[in-house]
Amino acid sequence: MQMVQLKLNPQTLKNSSFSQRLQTVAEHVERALDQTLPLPTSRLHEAMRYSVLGGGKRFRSYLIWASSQIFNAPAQEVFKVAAAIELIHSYSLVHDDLPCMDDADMRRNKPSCHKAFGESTAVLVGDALIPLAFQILLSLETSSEIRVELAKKLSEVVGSFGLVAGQMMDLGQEGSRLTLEELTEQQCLKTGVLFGYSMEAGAILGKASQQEQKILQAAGILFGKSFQMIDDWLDEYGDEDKIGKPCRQDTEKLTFLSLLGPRRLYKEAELFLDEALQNLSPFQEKADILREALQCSFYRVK
Ligand code: GRG
Repeated sequence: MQMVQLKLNPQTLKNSSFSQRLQTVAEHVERALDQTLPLPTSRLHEAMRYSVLGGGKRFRSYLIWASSQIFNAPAQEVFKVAAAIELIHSYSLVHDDLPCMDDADMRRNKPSCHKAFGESTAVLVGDALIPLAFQILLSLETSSEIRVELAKKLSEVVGSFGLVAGQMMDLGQEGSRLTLEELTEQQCLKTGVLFGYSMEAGAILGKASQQEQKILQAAGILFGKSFQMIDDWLDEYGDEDKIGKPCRQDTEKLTFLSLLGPRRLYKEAELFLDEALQNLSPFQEKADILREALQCSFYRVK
């Protein structure tokens, strides 16, 4: 693999306008989510809005927007697909926080859904968010081919060969000794596939070629691996207030940090980031916004 030089170093990244653009994209997606979610006229709908709105960095939304910029995809539809992705992401967080899963009391600086509304409601919140995401995709104002492609690919990403497979592997790993490859595969399914889908979806909406879609999906997956590694690092060394959830909870679990140690973890994570950036080279300067997004997110530039 030919190594790429990072275009921006962490110091330069501090001056980037990434955070402003992220905020703008987040505002658009928040509006789309607000309009899509049912009004809080029942406890279930109140809990759905609680779990989705007013929190989260909306980075997956930014990825689809940034990749759609390469192909000039229509912004209105991009934000709708971004909303669908955020619904799926929120569902996975609500279910992951449940006592039978990761058992987390806090999420996005507030009590997790089951802490605020009870366990059975939290299960139903997740159950209701999934079909709502597909409803958005199937109502897009675009060709039926694009609608079907987006829905089909999302169903693959969410199902038992995607997010759910990653979660299942995660549940089974306690007490076992995974190899680096096995842990990478598991985390890829939990994180990478949705990043991959986000970047691929921007290309699908922009009517990119199959090959371009594949390149972006692969870059998203590679980036997801680097993101998850840094997440493990932050879980040990990060600041709970900034991250929005308790740190140092994964003491029983095998993590990239426990497997690699801090130095090697950082090195491996940078290699995945480099590889993701390398994938974007065919798009030249059209992918600059996306390139910057990957680097800023990796270095957690605010
Ligand atoms: C099928 C229940 C179920 C879960 C699937 C995605 C997943 C597996 C679990 C979610 C929990 C988790 C720790 C996932 C790893 C990815 C990750 C770091 C999620 C947090 O993403 P951020 O930082 O969150 O983008 P915000 O709050 O900003 O949206």
